[in-house]
Amino acid sequence: MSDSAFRTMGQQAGRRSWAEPWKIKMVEPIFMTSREDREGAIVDAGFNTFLLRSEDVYIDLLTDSGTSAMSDRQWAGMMSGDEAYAGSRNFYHLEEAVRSVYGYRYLVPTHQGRGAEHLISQALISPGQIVPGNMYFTTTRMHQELAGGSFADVIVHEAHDPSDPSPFKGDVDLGKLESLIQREGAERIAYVSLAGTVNMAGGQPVSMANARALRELCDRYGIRVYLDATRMFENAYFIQQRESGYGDKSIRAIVHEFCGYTDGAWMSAKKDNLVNIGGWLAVNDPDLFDRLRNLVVIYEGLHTYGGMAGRDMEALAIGIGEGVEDDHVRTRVGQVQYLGQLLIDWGIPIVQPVGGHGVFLDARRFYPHIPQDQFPAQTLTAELYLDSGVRGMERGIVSAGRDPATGAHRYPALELTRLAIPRRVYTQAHMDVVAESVKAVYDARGATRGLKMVYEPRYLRFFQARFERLP
Ligand code: PLI
Repeated sequence: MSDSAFRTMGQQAGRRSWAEPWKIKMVEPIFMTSREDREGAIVDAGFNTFLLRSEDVYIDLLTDSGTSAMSDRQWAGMMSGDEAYAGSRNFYHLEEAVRSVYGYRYLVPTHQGRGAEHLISQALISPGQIVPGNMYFTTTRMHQELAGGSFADVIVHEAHDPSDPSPFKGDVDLGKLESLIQREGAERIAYVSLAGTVNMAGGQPVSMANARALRELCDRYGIRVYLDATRMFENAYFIQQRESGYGDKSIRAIVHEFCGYTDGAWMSAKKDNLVNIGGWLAVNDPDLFDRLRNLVVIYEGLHTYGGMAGRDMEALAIGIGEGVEDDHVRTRVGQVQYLGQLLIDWGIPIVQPVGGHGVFLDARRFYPHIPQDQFPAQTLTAELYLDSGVRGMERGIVSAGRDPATGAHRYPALELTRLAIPRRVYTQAHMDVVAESVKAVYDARGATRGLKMVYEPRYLRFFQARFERLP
């Protein structure tokens, strides 16, 4: 634990801390490398942390996706996989878990979140239609565009300001949405794409009041609302903590009510559902279900496995139950808040309030001297890796990609380096090491130079683009 955390503890006599509701049964060694090794590795990787080998990484905060530690119950469930091509019993367990926790009627399994995004985009978007949503997500928007749609951002303006302290920066700006509907006509709106929490805004939540009002607005115009439920458990935690009337409700009850304001959801089960691979799509409309169930057999697999093995579906069904437990979500988000608070205490610029799945460093305020087209967040992500072997991810201009109509860079307001925290994997001591490295990089910020892009793939460039240091 850091000196400052010790001091804080000393000052708060009588304080009661939270602790994770599990103990560790198996460990995986990780290794610190030398600065010289990391210099070689990051140059070989074109200054893109997606292109590093994980063996060259010390603490891996690239993503919270598929990186969770599974429980002994989940591993035991893996052994009861029913690997039948059709009608596996594990599918029915999964169907029951989704129905009981999220409340949707019909389930289509997929191999991961983007498989579900592909299906729902193909089923619901006609060329020329608009998909409004509370900030874009990379793969979600890509599938909406590939289906012929265009994304329209209707998130509240506070979401674009990393210092704005509003508690629900994921909310939809209902005025903005209604103007869009009136300007374009309700028939041009494919559906509203609602995410809880909002990844690209820094893991910011949507309030229950906003979800309820969104439902009412969309009902007036006959527009459907589909939810990206990837981090909905974390969203529910913020509702419990921050929204009046929800303090004594369970995460499970909050998730159920929230999902009740939507017509269905797609899910990357690799996050909140605590598995290393998997996804699903769940809807209430039987006709849409029929179409999705037909599409899934083309792209993913039969409608009772959708790209997952029976054992994966069993681990997922169990993971849904564990992931929605209050104790789990409280300590999961608590660990993120712990890291965020250390950085705030040290005056380091991050997105505030601290979000649900990671801490987002504000690269603009690290490097005011690096223009956005010299990739400040990509630079910061590389510098952090060089300092300590901590791997984060760029969430700025590189992730935003190019406008398909003009081919020009999109210039997002947020230029961030994300430190996403895997669930049930790292300890508080790891968080201290990360915070100290961020501080070292911040202290050295004046001498840091930007990057130039030397290779750019056509789709989702952040995964594979390559960079070189500017002289
Ligand atoms: O990575 P997938 O295909 O299982 O899921 C795609 C996806 C959909 N929605 C949201 C909000 C995501 O965050 C998401 C994937 N996110 C990744 C990989 C991440 O590192 O945040």
